[in-house]
Amino acid sequence: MKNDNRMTLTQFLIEERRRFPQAAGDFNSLILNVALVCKRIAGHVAAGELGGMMGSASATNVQGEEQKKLDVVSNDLFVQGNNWGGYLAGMVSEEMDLPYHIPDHYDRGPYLLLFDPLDGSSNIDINISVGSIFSVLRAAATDRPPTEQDFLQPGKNQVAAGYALYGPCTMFVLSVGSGVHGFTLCPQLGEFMLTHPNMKIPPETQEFAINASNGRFWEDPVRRYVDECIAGKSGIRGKDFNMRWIASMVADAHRILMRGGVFLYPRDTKDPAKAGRLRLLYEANPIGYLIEQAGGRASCGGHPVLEVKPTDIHQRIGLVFGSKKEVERIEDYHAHPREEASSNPLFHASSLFRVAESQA
Ligand code: AFP
Repeated sequence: MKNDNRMTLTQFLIEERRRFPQAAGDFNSLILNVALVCKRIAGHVAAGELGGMMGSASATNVQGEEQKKLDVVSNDLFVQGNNWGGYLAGMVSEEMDLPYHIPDHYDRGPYLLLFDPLDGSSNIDINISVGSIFSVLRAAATDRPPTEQDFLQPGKNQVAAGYALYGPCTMFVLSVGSGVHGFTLCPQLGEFMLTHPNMKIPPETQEFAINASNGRFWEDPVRRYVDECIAGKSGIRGKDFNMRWIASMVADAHRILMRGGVFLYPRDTKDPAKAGRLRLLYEANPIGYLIEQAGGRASCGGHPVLEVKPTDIHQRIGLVFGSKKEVERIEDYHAHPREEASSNPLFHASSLFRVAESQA
């Protein structure tokens, strides 16, 4: 196994820290403990049914969604693996209604940790790749527990973000503000080894990812973009596209980081009360940070997602990310709607005129 000349995550972080001579080491401790938590989760995922962690926890989370056993276990591992270290002032999780305050018998520190402990958990029982997503912000104060407001920072404020992908191999993909770097878990050493330094997203692509079953709920700019991809070389794009949809955003994001592509989970009319499916603070922002650090673009359709000022810790948002030129095209369609958009029944999905248009 080609490991001897590879850098470990620890070595990488020590090298990175040299850029910040005043650093106290809290940041590296945080990242390394998050990585350790992800190794523990990887063990439970790999055990599958043999580990007794499959299936429903017979509970629902703040999102009103059914919790899997591994959702609950993964959340507990994140909390217990990070609350003692003295580097956090608090945590926010998809699985916890309110911000988690560091217990009084532990020191508080300068960072906030936000996470989706198990993303894609509807895939866990069918043995499809799932992941964990995390985001790191600076805390406004360490002499008091953080308020909800302290977490409501735009994604551009993140000082680090990353994910673990529990796939055929377990990977840890991280940015600390100087590009995106991928680490592969070596089962023999139990270490994350640097295998994908400086990951970059090609600016163009021929692959898009969207849950097409929501098509009838899409706004016209999304409908227009997807129709043009499907029209392929017979349409205005002049090239054929491929489609993927894993329903684990971490896995879709990893594919895009590895070979380009565009991911769309737009705001739609399926549930007008919901501003989107994905959550801003611990899904869209960390993934968006990684995508932009890798030279891609992350948008909520009309403007950069990392600029959005959050209003609630569990806020949902529409999300489009990936190859820069594709995302810019989608943003342009939002900024310059078609004249005949949606109001004219001729342009409804099933109309003959639309088929003619998409062949144009
Ligand atoms: P779960 O964690 O509930 O499976 O949701 C995963 C997710 O938030 C994201 O990872 C997927 O891209 C998206 O939902 C899939 O949504 P659909 O099930 O509507 O396709």
